[in-house]
Amino acid sequence: MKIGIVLYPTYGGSGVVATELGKSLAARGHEIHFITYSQPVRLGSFRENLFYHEVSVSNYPLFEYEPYETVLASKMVDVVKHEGLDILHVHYAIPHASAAFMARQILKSQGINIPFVTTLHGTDITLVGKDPSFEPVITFCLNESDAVTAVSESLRNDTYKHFSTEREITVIPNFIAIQNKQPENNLDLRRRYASDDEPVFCHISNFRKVKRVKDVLRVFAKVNNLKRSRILLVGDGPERYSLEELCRELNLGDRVIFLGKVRDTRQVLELADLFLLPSDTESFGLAALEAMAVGVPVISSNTGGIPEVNVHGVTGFLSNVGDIDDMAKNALHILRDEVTLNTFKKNAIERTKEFDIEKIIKQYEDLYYDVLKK
Ligand code: GMT
Repeated sequence: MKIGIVLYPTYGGSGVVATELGKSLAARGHEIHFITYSQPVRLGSFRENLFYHEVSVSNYPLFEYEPYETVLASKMVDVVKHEGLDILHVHYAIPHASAAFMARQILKSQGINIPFVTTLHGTDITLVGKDPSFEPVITFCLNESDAVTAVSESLRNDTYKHFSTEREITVIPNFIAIQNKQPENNLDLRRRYASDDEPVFCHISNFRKVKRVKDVLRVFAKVNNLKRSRILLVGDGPERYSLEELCRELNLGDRVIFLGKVRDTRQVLELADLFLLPSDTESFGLAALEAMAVGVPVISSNTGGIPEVNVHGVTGFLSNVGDIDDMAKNALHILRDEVTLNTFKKNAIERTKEFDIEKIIKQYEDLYYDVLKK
């Protein structure tokens, strides 16, 4: 098939999922055309069957807000026509689904039929999408998409709760490319950040309020009072300055290492013993799955789709949102001895096999074929 994938190219999970899906489909012989405004972070180097079409937005002085949706729709029309695409798959409803609808209508007027699949990722429904200023457009796009998928059962339920749609929503969970190599034990690198007896914590996110990164620091501070540890913080975002302030308030000093944005997080995760994800809401928690894939147990909140990934008492622990005492207690439980830590690490790797891309990709392929048959 010739598939157009529309995505956010930055560090967010939806862009990572869309890019990895495209790479995998390309490896299976499909021709993949990524359409977005800059090179997707995880695209990597040149590969067979992969193409990238950049949407460039005009900065004409009349526009106080650049009309991205319009240019995106035009680009989709152009790529569908000239590359002969069979189907469009848009990741994140806003504004990708409405742009796809516009493109489909324009192409229809020219005698070309192009179906589009919308994948909901989370904040497009649970935060932004619920906003009354977006609601009518999202509801319309859900109803107009040729198929809709959600990345967890929880997100599917949330969609039905917040939007009046009877549209069938297929759950296709996020996935991970299982690497057959064992996580690397890079002691030299680890020693640059922590001494051998210090556990290393890790958190990766876009430092938005919804991620509750302050809870990450508070949980870490509680553990660090009883067991000297270090924490690697990966990412950047609006909370960064207040987090640095909180580090000073909590006297965390050199215990906390801000690494900024990192393109390939695997190498950082390989240094870690525990991953913290105390989010307010999380439709899936791809960051947690990526940590588990390299054997890092997860201390998380029990919100949204996280319990579909992190298994309480097996691959880590789940606590109520904001319950930092419970999170610290659970972290100390996993770190109490090497046997316990290694059991959780092994379980984490085992669990990720359920989300192997090789199992999941077939579900997307079948969905595309079903849509094309209609
Ligand atoms: O978490 C974010 O703020 C980014 C957002 C995105 O669109 O990249 O993440 C959402 O999609 C990811 C991939 O499906 C999920 O793993 C995240 O749980 C979800 N984030 C939220 O629901 C807050």
